[in-house]
Amino acid sequence: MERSLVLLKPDCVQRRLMGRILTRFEDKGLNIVAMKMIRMTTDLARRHYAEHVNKPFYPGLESYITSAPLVAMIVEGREAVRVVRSMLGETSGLKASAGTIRGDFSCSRQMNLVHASDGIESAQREIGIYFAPAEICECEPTLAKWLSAIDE
Ligand code: 3AN
Repeated sequence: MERSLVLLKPDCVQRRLMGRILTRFEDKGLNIVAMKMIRMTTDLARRHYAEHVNKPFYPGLESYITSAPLVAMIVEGREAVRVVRSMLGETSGLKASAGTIRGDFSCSRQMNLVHASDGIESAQREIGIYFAPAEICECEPTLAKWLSAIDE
């Protein structure tokens, strides 16, 4: 099992798309094991986007991500990091394939609705930024045996 840190970003919350996007993860058979709504602070933004802090687009990115509430969650499942990234599509909604979340709902690079960790190490780092271990609700879903074979 892997875990990915997913953010339903401010544009997702403001556009009333939280439920539809959450449904996609649930429909896929992924588990939500932690979730909370927060307002991103500038300190938190700098930690989350550490790799982008010195890039020319960072001030605009920080202003957007701190502009309104967002929902942070941990999504768990088999190969969850790769699977969730593939569900999101390319960074820009203009380039993302139809059928992906960004391809279906976004026509922007910045307002691309959802963030998901891009690797297993970054998932661990990002989960640690948003959630204390006690906030993670481990639970084996009763549906598990219908989602994949035991020896897969
Ligand atoms: P992803 O969200 O697909 O992992 P990242 O981590 O490369 O994409 O970028 C995070 C955010 O930074 C993007 N959602 C976008 O808002 C912004 N961003 C990335 N690259 C650029 C760029 N070249 N110009 C402007 N903004 C960018």
